[in-house]
Amino acid sequence: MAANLTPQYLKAEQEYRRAATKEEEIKWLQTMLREIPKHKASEKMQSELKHKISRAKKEIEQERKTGKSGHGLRIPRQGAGTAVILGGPNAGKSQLIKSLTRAQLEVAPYGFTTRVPAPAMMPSNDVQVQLIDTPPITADFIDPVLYGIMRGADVSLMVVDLGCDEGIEQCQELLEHLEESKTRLAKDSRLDDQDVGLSFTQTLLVPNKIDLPGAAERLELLHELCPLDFPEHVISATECTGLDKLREAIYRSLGVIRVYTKLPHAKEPDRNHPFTIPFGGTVMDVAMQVHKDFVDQFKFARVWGNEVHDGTVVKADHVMCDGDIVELHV
Ligand SMILES: Nc1nc2c(ncn2[C@@H]2O[C@H](COP(=O)(O)OP(=O)(O)OP(=O)(O)O)[C@@H](O)[C@H]2O)c(=O)[nH]1
Ligand SMILES: [Mg+2]
Repeated sequence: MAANLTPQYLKAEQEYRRAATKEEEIKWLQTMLREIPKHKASEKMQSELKHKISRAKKEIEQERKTGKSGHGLRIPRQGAGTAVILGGPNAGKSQLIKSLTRAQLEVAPYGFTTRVPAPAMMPSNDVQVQLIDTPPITADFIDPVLYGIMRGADVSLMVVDLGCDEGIEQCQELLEHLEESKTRLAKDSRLDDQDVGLSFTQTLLVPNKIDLPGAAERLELLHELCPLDFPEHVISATECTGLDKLREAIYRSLGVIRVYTKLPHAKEPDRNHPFTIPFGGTVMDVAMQVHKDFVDQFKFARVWGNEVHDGTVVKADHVMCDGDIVELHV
């Protein structure tokens, strides 16, 4: 791997992993190529990046000619982060989203009910998290739009059906299917060091229907036959067992913190609408979200929080903590 990758390169790499269109892929690959340190050790990566840019361009050209888009449906990111719900037919994916949100999704006692991915918003820790319901993945078929959705998600939930004997096999088939692609599930989200296109999305294992007879035995069997290092949350989507913990785990997996903003002359901050920024984010990350003009016009900020005295004056690079209040001065 090339040494000394710049923060700009790493940011571009993260955005590339999330790209939902070919045009976005090209934009971030070009940034990576621009930012990669140019020396012997990175030559292979540079040539891979060039190859990927030219392939993506060819694919766009091809799509224009045929009128067919490889990515198809695009679901814009919304809220503090995105979780995609995956699993075999009838595993309870739509039921889970129904129980975590107020979305009206079709649930039925047979497979292949969900035909197209659909978003819904889940409230958690004063913010909204986007959940995406998906059609089932089987040994024979995966809707190609799911690759882009998985790469764009902050976390995926792999729902396993403990209500029938086929559930474990379906889980294995799903993993095997993804092993053949460049979009994989893992304990943490990352891009592969060697293969620039190979993307891993952090995953929570969600064995469902623990309320049904035989489910506890199937859970043991799942651990034996399909040992995975993903954090596990056993639930019943219909009985709502384990859902509070799962909701919290989804929120935690997003790696964000909440910051409340206060107007300079107001006594209290706006407690209802926190901004979310990545863990380790700064005052400037908040300012950028409040208004793009704040970036140029920023003078200083005052922060009330856990690690500073109330009203401390800070600069743009001050690192925020979860729950801090910030007053921006422009
Ligand atoms: N007993 C029990 N039944 C459940 C649970 N979760 C879902 N179900 C039932 O399982 C069936 C399938 O649920 P869905 O949510 O439609 O499953 P799905 O994974 O979305 O299925 P597809 O859209 O076909 O991929 C329905 O009859 C649900 O009521 C659960 O925790 N316990
Ligand atoms: Mg469904």
